[in-house]
Parts: sequence; structure tokens; C-alpha cells
Amino acid sequence: MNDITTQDDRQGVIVAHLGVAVEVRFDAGGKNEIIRVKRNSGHVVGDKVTVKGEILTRLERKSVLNRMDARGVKHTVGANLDTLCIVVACEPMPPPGFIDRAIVAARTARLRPILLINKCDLPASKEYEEQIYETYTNSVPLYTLSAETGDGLDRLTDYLSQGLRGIFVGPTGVGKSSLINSLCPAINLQTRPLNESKKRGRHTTTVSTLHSLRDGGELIDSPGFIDFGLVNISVLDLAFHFPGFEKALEKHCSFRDCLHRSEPGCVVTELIAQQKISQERYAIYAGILHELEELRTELRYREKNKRRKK
Ligand SMILES: Nc1nc2c(ncn2[C@@H]2O[C@H](COP(=O)(O)OP(=O)(O)O)[C@@H](O)[C@H]2O)c(=O)[nH]1
Ligand SMILES: [Mg+2]
Repeated sequence: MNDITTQDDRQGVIVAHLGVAVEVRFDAGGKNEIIRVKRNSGHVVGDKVTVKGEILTRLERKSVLNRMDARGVKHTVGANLDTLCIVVACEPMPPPGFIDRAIVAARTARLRPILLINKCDLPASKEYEEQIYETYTNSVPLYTLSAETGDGLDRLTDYLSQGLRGIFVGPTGVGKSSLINSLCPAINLQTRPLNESKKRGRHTTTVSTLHSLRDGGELIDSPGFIDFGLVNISVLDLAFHFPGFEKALEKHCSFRDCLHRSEPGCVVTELIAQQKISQERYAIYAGILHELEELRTELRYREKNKRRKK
């Protein structure tokens, strides 16, 4: 009797979420099956599950990645991720602070951030690459590549083939779909010339899927996932994880909850005075800090209103 139960209790991972069902890839045999779940069951791509008969149970998550939609509602994009691949290019350039927010979000969610500079085949790329290297060399691994020519893709393949599960994030038009297609031709995502993506607006489909790569590693493709706002990040997370402050923070500020504003004994302030952290970088930090504080005030206000209505 016991034997039958164990046979029935199968482990796998969710590779697609289809609303009222999920597609599970089972560890044994590597076969996929569709299992029914309740709508809004809370399961996401990357979740480890056990399936016993018709019953699906989620196992504990190692990490989750959340995003906030335009209305401020939180969504979980994927579970058990290892690395966030931040994609940028000289065209279109990311908005100021985009890379910093992404790095802080990744570190807060315990994902390893890496920075991919795509479109290195374009003549304007050299100067942009230099800027990026100057700012981020000591903070995150950097990869210069081109989905168009294939240059530098092998380094990314090698990185992911350590058995890492990754997801790409970046502004529309930088080449995320092109890169995913190069790494995993079976997915065959639609890519769009820059002017067309503006005309037609964003993807409408938001079905996330998990794909295994030929040389090892996995990628989550989540078409609606472009930016994730500052969801789940506290002012302290920002103060700890802002790229460029690493050297300073090795020494520790006098106060453990130092926000590097004008607190006494702040090592960031010290390094600014020594010109080891530039005013420009600090201004970006201060801007994000301000945004987070505004967001917190707004969330508190909304909470209060909600309670009042009840
Ligand atoms: N020159 C050049 N163009 C690229 C490269 N990668 C993507 N593109 C082009 O950039 C545009 C947007 O690419 P897409 O993959 O749809 O970007 P996404 O919005 O980030 O998914 C398309 O016209 C691609 O052909 C590259 O490495 N070099
Ligand atoms: Mg795309």
C-alpha cells in the first residue's frame, strides 16, 4: 500500500502557467503533464511541486521575483530564480537609474544580477560600453554581446550552464527576445523593430514559461515583465545594495540603519568627500531614495483609506 503512495507522489517543476492549469515537468522521466489548479492558486513558473493523484502541493521557495503593474498591484513573476540578467543597449538607452533599480531589486530578492550590454555590433556601442564599464565594473559581472552577430553569446551560455535559472529584464527594444531566441531557438519569440514596438504598444500575452537550455541552465520568459518598479524594496535595502557603494560599506557606517544622507560617521559621505564616489552617482541614489519614501507614504495613505472604508 505504502509503495503505491510513494509512486504516486511525484516531484516536478512548473514550466508554464495556464490560468486554471499548470504544466509540470516531472523530475523522473522528464515528461510534462497538465495539472488543474484553482484560478489565482498562487502557483508560478519555477515553483517546485509534488503531485499526488490530482493534488498539487507547492514546496518551499528559495527565491521569488515580484513586479508591480501600472495600477500598483503586485505580481509574482517566477520562483526559485538564481540570476537576473539586466539587458541594456546603446539604443534605446535605459532611463536614468534603471540599471541601479534592477541591481538593487535583484540583490534584495537574493538573485545574482548580471549586466548584458547588447547590440555591440552598432558603432555607437563602444562609447556606451565604456560608460557602463566605468560605473559598474566593481559591482556586477558585465557581458558585451550581440544577438545579431552572435558575438559574446558563448560567455553567457557558459555562465547559465552552471545550472542557473535566469530571467531577462530590460527596456523594450534592447533585444531581450532576440537574445532568448539565440540561446533557445525552440522558443522562437517575436522580435520587433524599435518603431513598431512603439506603435503597437506592449505585449498583450503574459503567460510565463520556463525553458531548459541546451548546454544547461534555464530561462524564464515572461513577456509582460519589463520593469518591476520598486516593489518589496525598503530604504535600507537601497542603502545596502546600491551599486557603487560596495567598497564604502565594507567599512560600515556608524549607524547600522544609515541612509547615507548626513548621518555622522557615514562612510559613503566620506568617500564622496574623497571623490571616490561621484556626485552624479550619489544624485541617482538620492533620487531613488526619495522615490521610495514617496511610495511608502502613498502606500500608507492607501492602507489608511482602505481601513476607513471598511
Ligand atoms: N544591431 C542589433 N540589433 C539588435 C540586436 N538585438 C536585437 N536587435 C534588434 O532590436 C530590435 C528589438 O529587439 P527585440 O528582441 O524585439 O527587443 P525586446 O523588446 O527587448 O524583446 C529588433 O529590431 C532586433 O532585430 C543586436 O545585437 N544588434
Ligand atoms: Mg521582446
